[in-house]
Amino acid sequence: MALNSRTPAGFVLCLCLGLFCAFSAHSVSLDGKWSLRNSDGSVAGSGSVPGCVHSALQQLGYIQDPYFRFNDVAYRWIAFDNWTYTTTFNTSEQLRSKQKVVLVLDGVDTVASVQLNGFTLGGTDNMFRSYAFSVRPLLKEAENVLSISLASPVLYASQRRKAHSAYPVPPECPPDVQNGQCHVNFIRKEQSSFSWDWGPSFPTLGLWRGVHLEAFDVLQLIQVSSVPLFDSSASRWSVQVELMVDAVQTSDGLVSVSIPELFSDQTYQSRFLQGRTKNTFILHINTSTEVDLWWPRGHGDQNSYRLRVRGLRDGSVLFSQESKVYFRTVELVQEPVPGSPGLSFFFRINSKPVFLKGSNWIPAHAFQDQVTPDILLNLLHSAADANMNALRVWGGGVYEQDQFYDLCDHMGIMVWQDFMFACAMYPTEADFIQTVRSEVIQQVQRLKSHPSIIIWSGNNENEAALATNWFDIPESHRATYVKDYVTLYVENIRALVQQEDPSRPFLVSSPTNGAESEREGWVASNPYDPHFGDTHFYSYEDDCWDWSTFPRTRFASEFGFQSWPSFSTLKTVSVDDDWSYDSNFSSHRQHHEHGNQQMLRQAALHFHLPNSTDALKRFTHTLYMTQVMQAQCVKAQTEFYRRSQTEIIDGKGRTMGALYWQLNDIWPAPSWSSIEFGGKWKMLHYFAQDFFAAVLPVGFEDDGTLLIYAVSDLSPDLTLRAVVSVHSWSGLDPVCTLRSDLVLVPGGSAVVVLKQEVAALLAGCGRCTRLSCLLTFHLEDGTGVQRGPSNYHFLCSPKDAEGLRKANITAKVQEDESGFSVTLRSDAVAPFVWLDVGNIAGRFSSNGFLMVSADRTVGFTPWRPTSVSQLSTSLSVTSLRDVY
Ligand code: BMA
Repeated sequence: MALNSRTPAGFVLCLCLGLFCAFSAHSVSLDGKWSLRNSDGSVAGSGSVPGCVHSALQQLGYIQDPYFRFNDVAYRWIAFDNWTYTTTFNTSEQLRSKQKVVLVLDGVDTVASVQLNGFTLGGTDNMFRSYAFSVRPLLKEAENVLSISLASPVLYASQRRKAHSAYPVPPECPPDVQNGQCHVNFIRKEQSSFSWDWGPSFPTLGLWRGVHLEAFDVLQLIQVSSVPLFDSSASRWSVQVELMVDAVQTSDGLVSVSIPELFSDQTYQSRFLQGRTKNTFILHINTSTEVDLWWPRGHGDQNSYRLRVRGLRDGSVLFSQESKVYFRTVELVQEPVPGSPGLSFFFRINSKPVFLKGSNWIPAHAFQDQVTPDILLNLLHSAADANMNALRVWGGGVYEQDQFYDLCDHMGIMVWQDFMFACAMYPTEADFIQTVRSEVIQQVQRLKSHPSIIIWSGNNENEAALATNWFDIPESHRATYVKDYVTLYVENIRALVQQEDPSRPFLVSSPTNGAESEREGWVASNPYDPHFGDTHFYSYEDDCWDWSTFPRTRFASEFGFQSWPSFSTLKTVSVDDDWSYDSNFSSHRQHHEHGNQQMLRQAALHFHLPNSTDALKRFTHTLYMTQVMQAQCVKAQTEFYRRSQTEIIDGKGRTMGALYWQLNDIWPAPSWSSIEFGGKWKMLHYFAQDFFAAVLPVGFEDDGTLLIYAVSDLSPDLTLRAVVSVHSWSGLDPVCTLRSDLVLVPGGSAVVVLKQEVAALLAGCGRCTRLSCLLTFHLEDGTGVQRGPSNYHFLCSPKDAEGLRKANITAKVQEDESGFSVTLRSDAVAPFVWLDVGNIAGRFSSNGFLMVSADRTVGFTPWRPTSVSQLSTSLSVTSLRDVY
């Protein structure tokens, strides 16, 4: 294979600017095509590194698209076999002449033995850490053979379970409906790779990150991390800079650290101890210079500075590297709340309380090697375009790649970063703890320079699983599990994180009562208590339009409803036989027990279900209906959380975060996501654009009284009024319009701007009744300028609406400077107007909207070249009355 010299980001490049440079490091990538074979050699060919066995087998033609129909089950055998990746390479004289040569494996998935030229270098057992082996004496000039033999993750997990005979570590297996594998909690790999309630079981194997040789004399700089710290008593910034260095022998040198734009520069005498060590320096920032802060999007710019580090010895440059440093502070405020038992729970960024708006992130593909920069960029752009300012990287997936966090830094998207433990108990054997410790140290060191990460969190739902006894652990055994819980997350993970990163808060779990959980011995009696910490809330049977069923929590970090992806997305993985709601395929894709029925039951509370006699239409209309239901449900709940940010009612409130479950999909299947696999926005994502808008009108009824709140995330105070229009379901023009007084809406608050009994409102509006009319409303300022999106409130379920008839909507596609536009004309009120252009990638400026006037124009931004005629041919327009 060819050898590529590489200079990856974050890697030392010896700059010999006018100085004699004697210590150049030499980096050789071993990425590319390796040979791959299963245990008996019956399956063999080449596989890419980085990559995984499934991707390689598909490329080789051994398997078809693993996402197609029932292939997740058909290809189970792959994860039960052992696989060996082998490469052969030559080395240059220059490389072999270095004092030290290290083989670095950036990511091995997961359990492997590593052999070079017949010698076993060691083993791996954790996908989330890198491995380094010193290999210089083993290297030859030609024909070096590097083999990495991967053990079946499924069999390994099961062996580890058997070896842990003293007591079970539940859950033993996922629910049958997931078609998954057992004991994933015994192996340090992506927990959802053995199946999840939204994802397939593809227990991957492979070299999922790069492989390279690093050769150097004296020493090598491996990683630079920086965390700015603010001393509020002295009003002074400093930057804690850490250099991870590998030194051939203990040696002395000078390290200079500078931020030229802040006129801050310091040089330190340093001793680099032999081997891999961390060297810490504190750079004090010149107090006379104003520092431009990094802000979450919507609150300011994402300013950064260049940080320069150089290592010098005897006039020679040992290393030199530049990276970015961002200044911001973050506090998780848990303090008494006047008028409310419990403690607050909100984030203060740069001393400003910030409401977190966003969603939860899951792995973007079952095969991580297929997550391209374009996919990440598209998903994060979609999050930002929907006015999100935060994402939670959920603990059952992976610590994302560097680019994910770079983009979040750049876009001002705050990240709630879980450690990768989810919905399970975990073992605490010495070797398990040891590998987790390495994982935590490496990940925190890799990620802590990112300002976007505002919190570390130990696990997903494991406190709740223990507290509310998901796994039926007998009371007499509970103490063992609580002890294991505290050992893993508190004594190890929390202790390490606090030692490695003083710049941001750590929470042990999510949901948790935070400080209260700690007081109760880290497992609270009710981690869902709305008076403390964050909550996860799911209720599929309650009417999701009834806001009184939602917890008035301090912080909603998970809530949501399922829907199906669009037909064009499903078509990529199915055939005609599959296209009905009760097909084997539709059941097989649904990994959440009773999920398909729950969606219809929830939809039927307010809508007529699709009843076309044409089976295909009934199916596509049902897909549409599940998206309408999901969008409405998550809208109702998010609006409730946003309007609860200021008030305390019945001792509860001051909600400061709404992160719905879930942003993205891992494959084309029904799930809680707002974006389909492939990037297409579901109706929910279009709704999120509005319900996460910086200024938002929220309308709801409380015991027959209509209330309209103005919610504002903007810093300046606003003076706003509500403008409410009453429309008849049967006609296009408003029946009457009502304006409230102007009300002061302080920056970062939610206040009532209108309160009126519905009966009185209707009485003043001609012949309107609850069944014949609906309300639309918006906010405007004193000069009559609309602030924020328009919104609506239904006075009855649309299934009971009197006079709602089938709308005839015509659409005309045109091209203009900014892309394409679609001009719609409707002859009737039309709820949930949905434009779909099939598999033409791109998005509309808005979609799923209510048409109460005859005309509307929406933009379409394609993600790949298209034309007016392609769009016109593919365009379909559906609204509510079309489905029954
Ligand atoms: C929460 C999440 C996920 C799950 C989701 C939907 O429990 O943490 O584990 O996918 O709910 O059930």
